[in-house]
Amino acid sequence: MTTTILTHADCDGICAGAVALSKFPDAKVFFTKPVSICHDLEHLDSDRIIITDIALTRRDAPRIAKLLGEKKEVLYFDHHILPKTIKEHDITKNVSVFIHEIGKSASELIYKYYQKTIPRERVWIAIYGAIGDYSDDTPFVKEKILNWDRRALFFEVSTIVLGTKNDAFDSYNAKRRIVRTLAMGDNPSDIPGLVKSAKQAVNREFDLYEIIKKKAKISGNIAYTKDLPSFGFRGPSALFAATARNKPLGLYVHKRDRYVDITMRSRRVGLKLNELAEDAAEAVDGSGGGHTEAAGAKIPLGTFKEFLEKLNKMI
Ligand SMILES: [Mn+2]
Repeated sequence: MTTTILTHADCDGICAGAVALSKFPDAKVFFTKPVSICHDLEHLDSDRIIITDIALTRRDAPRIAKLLGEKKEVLYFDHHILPKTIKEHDITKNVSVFIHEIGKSASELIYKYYQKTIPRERVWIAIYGAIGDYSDDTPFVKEKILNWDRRALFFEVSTIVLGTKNDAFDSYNAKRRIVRTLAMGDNPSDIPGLVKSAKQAVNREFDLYEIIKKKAKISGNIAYTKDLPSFGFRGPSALFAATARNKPLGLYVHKRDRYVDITMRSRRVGLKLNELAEDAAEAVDGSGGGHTEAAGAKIPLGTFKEFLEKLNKMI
């Protein structure tokens, strides 16, 4: 029986994939994303398909729900808001397992599902994924973290999050190696070069803050920076803009060929960034979404000023 794991390539996705691989050690691991999962499913033939940490886009969700029904066995673990173009039933009727909860990391969800059948220490992976997705403030993670030295766990999760920001560990192959290492019960810091890569990334983050301190602009309650060369640090760039200018909301704005890519981070707990991103982007014919703490938007060229005005009105 063949098993395929489809997961996201960020820390939560890597960890959720590793939990799945602990359970099914012979599985193949593939990385995908919301915009490509439809295509991937069309071409995937496997007896068992496990999908973790992949959001569904409004456009593709109906087609994906239908595709899932054409597969032999699908288990789906996710924590992104379902798009309005489908109902939960459209998915649940076509899969054998659909674990879907907002506010908890995909790693926590899949770990809880398999915890009785994998080694107890694999809970570390769930904790790494949760911290990596800013979702460690859940009853489950708060309780489990008490069993271990949380400083060591933070060191390991930082090794994943920061280490994969460098080219050497940014490829799907390198990330697959991390998934395998975790699934076997070893730690991220056991992977040769990953800790060093994380250290390089951390240096760049501090350099980045110095740059943003000089460059961040202000519009009402929003601070933002535009088109920095270090495009891989979109989240910290957005957050540091807010920090440097002491504003609740920070944006990182990157102009592409046909649209403007916006990353949003907040210093104020309580702002729902995914709703802000979606509403402000749609007001200018763009699209947006994500999580309450970390969101993003794509808007048409030339609409940034209007987008800022809409956002400022909402917060
Ligand atoms: Mn996630």
